[in-house]
Amino acid sequence: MPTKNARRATRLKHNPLPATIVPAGFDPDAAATGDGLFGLDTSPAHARVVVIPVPFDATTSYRPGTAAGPEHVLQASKQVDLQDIQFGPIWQAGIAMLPIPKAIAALSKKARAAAEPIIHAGGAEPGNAKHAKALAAVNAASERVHAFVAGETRRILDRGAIPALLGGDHASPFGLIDELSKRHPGLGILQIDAHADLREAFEGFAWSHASIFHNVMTRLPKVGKLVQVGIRDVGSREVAFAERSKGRVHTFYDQRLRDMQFGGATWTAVCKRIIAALPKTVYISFDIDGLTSEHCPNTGTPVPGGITFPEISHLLELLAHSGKRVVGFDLCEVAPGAKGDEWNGTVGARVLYKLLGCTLRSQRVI
Ligand SMILES: [Mn+2]
Repeated sequence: MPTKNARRATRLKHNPLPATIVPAGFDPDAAATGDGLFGLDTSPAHARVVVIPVPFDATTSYRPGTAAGPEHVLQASKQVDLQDIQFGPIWQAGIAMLPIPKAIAALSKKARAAAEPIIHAGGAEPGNAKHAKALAAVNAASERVHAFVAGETRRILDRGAIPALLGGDHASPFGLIDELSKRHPGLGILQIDAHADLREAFEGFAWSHASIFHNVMTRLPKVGKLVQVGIRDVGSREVAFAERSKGRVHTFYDQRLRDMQFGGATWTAVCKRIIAALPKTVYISFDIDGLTSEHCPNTGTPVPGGITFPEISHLLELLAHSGKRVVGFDLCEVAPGAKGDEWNGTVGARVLYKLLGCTLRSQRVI
């Protein structure tokens, strides 16, 4: 019987990408010195997982700030210890983030300025020509973001690497889900979120963060199933949309998960029910506000209730060992607090590391 480490080494050797991208003399226990994600120096051209940063949040209705998410998480990630209790030396698989695209950040500012009067008016007024013009500009900006994300995703997939995304608001990953669903027909999405995000446009914005999964489920026919976890803020039309879907949308409401526990079910049993609802190939869409709000005090729209860090880590570890294959993920809506406050980024960076561990373990890379 080969030892666990020998089996891992064999897996790494037979993967088409370079086995480990460990610079000579690199000490994972030392303070971070590299400029990259988690203080690593891996280049995106050689990484096994490539994170696409999307500094865009034109339509965040309650309070903006998630456009700064990629930079905030990048800085906080340098404090993450690289040996993970659940997933081991995740970093050895080769992880890198693309440079934060300045053009998308500038586009976000411009689109946000156009969106502002509509958000303040509580939505676009029918027949208001100024609003109509602004809506068209914001929608066009969102479509540019989708095209950018889809293009980067194709480049990563064509190289045989695994794509991930760091938002930005929750509309950011549409282009990534689009590309992955084309390559994996029947793809299942595990959505961790306080909100269902099933609104048919929100405030008039076709590509609102609150509409991401309405857009995914109506525009991407190759997506097989959406499994929502932690949902605790919904509109009646969103509930009706899920109910009409004939099981294509399966919502585990936060309250119902707790009710199962109050009735005596263990969190492990609850997680197994969630995982059983997913198809074989899985994409994870992680809105940080799915966690309890002390984990993300500065996110766009915090809601009481939610999932804790150890609970989500347990779900991800069970998923990684369930026989299902995670082929990509996003982490969205992380927003920095006041200057010098690193807490939101600290949580975001650790969630990101767990998502990487879950994905890589599910593919038997680590
Ligand atoms: Mn969301």
